[in-house]
Amino acid sequence: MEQWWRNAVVYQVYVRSFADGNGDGVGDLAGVRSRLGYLRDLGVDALWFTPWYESPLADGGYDVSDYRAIEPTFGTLAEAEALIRDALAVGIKTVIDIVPNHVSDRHPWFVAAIEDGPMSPMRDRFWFRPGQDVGGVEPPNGWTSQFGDAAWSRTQNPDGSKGDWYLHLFAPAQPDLNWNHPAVRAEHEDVLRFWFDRGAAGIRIDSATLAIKDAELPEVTDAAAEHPYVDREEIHDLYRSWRTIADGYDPPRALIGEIWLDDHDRFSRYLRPGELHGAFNFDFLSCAWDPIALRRSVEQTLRVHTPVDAPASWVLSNHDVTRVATRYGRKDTTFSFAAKHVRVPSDLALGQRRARAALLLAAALPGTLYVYQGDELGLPEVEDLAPEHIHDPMHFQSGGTDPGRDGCRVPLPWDGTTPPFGFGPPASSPWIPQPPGWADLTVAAQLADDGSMLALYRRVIRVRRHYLAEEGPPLEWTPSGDGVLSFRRRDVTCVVNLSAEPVTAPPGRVLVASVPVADGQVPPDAAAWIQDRPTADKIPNKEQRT
Ligand code: TEU
Repeated sequence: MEQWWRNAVVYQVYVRSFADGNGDGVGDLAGVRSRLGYLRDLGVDALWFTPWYESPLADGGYDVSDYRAIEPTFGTLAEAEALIRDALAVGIKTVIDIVPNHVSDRHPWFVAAIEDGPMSPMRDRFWFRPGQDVGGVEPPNGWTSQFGDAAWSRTQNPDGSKGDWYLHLFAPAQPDLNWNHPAVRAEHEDVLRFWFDRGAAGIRIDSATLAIKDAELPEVTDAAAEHPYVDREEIHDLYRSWRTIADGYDPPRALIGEIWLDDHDRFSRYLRPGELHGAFNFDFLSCAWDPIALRRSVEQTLRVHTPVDAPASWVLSNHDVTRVATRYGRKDTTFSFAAKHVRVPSDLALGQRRARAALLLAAALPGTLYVYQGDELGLPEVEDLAPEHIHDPMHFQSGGTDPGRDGCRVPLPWDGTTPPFGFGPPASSPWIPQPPGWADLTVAAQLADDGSMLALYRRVIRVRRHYLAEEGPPLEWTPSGDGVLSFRRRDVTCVVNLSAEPVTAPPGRVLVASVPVADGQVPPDAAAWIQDRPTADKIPNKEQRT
């Protein structure tokens, strides 16, 4: 049985910003299909599509109104089916996004729940509650949403009077589902089968720790008691039941969880046999560009994945966080949602240099590698968007203190010297404007430059597949000076220099390096993969240059 999820390179497609096939300024499935050659040449094994279903796009598609239809601005179901097939024909699997915690407020269930009034049985599929006080003015409890403000919104009754409240752990346009209701479970099982039947190789589970609530809806306290909605025990039963569905397919489909939990042991419980196949490594994603912190993160990651026999994942960024090139160019190189509130300067050249080295680190580690679209181009975070180009509810619900996540969702530059840089036809206007200075960052410009970020990604992915993708003996740390990470897998040593001085690489053949390595010296903020001894070349000629 092929367990592709254990070592794949998975490329995250944010459809809206990947490529615009019809010129309306919004990326679409036609755009993705027209760029499959690019993805094949990049060498990725699978694509993870952020939600592509019908949606009012109040939260970029994480507000699904119909799971069995494609968002019309993105295309049609027939196109999605064709895309899955075409991708597979070039060796690329498709992972789709499932959002169990909530649906859109335009989902027919929620529309009926509101329109049919307080006694509607549809309301049992959500969390409707009266306010705490006599007038119902106070929300049912003090829970806050993940986007910063109250997790409750008040409804209006069909007669126009103020009614009950409903729960939304994210935006008001994303009402939370009640997973105690059998229809909620049955519907999701059916949705999984709908997409697995259409060839989806796996699912990414959104906000995977949040779906199950304590039906008493108690206040969140610091007490040792179970949290009313984060990481509750019953959620594991849910994923075990999904695993049974996934395992019923040939080949079995993969379940990948979005699990933001600080506690590593709680995290790994999702990866026990019979549960999820993998989860995103947010510890690594949030980690500073610092040798001690990175080594600790890698060790901790491997420590918690090994006992459950799950593959680790290595994630540098996604559509929710600051672009790597910008983050690594700052004084504080950690990521946290809280620190995003402060706009701090970034040295982009330094950030891109470190991002190159970080790619060699992440790609050398055992497990799955995730690449967020645009990171292979070294795109920076766009931090000066005009207010009318900010769409993210996180910005609005924080009262404007959070910049929002639009800055990492700017449409990709493909070619040309002025916007829209081939994202769409020449006269089109991308839904978020691209910085006019992105001419050097286009795919076309980078394909013509052997030293570009894109050239490095292509080389690293190819060399990784050849030498490092297969699981082998455990990673072995090798002696190195302060500020240097050095480890071996099989006959390849990865040296990452985070110190201020060059370090001498071990003797051998340089398979790939983030910057040119002369006389065996790896410069600061750089990395190299060194093979113990030269072997017969197996990498195609054109990829041999280092
Ligand atoms: O994100 C869930 C999530 O918990 C965080 O990424 C979130 O943005 C942060 O914790 C806020 O404090 C997922 C998706 O990746 C994100 O794009 C969606 O907005 C969110 O779920 C709601 O579906």
